[in-house]
Amino acid sequence: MANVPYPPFLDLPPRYRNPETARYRILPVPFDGTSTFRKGADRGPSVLLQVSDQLEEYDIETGGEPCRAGIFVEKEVSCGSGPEELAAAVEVRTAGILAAGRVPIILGGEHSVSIGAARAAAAAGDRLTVLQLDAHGDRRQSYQGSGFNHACVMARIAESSPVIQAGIRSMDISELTGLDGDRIFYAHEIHDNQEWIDRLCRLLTKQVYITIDLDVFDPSIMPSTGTPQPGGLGWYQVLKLLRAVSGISEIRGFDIVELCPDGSHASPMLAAKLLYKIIAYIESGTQGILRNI
Ligand SMILES: [Mn+2]
Repeated sequence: MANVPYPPFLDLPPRYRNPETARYRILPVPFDGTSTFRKGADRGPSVLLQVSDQLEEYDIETGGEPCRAGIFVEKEVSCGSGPEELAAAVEVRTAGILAAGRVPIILGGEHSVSIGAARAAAAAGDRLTVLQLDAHGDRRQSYQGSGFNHACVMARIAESSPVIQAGIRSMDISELTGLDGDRIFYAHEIHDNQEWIDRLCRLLTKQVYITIDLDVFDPSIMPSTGTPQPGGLGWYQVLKLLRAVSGISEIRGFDIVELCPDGSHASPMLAAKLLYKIIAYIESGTQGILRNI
């Protein structure tokens, strides 16, 4: 996949993907170095961008055309090295996007691509919390000899930011060490109620970086991930959460990881639409206005 040019997001016309003015910068990171179950996440960014040409520019829910803010797809991050070197490379690229006053959107690749991005957001941020949507806790201190394995992502991120986890339904007993039970929203506790979104929002700070492992969704609507788990969240559950979060905190950046294309169009389309919905929520102009702390 190296050096293959990526299609523009949503097949936008040049005026909406001008690198000089685009508010959103998509950073493809086609890395699949530490996956342990099913491989293929390196093709995630290209397939997501390919199907995104079927999205409409108009967002019904927010009543606008969020693409007018500009969405530019950057050159991919070179993924020839191990996960630790990759984290450093992603951190540099993400920091550059943030320093330019733009919103970074990192496309994995497997979940270890989030480490560098979240670090850059924490370094550039002001009272920033990292919100993780995921089936897996990913808080092992080390896995298969590496602290930068996809199973350790949140352990590394928690070293630089407070973390909130939601949708979790698979973890190792070692991950309970030092865990704050008020900051983890297990799937079995939240699947049949709405109050958890308010409870989660009360934990947010001024800014947020969101890391979305697509296996947070139920495999019935998102089968194309490397390590699916039953009992996941639904589309509108996730959207309601993200809209509420955007009303409380400024979203400094986000990533969408673990798309593992398997020929179906529905999974990459969900991922592409999710990306655009988050932009729509940011662009709807409500960012942070519900904040009263
Ligand atoms: Mn996961």
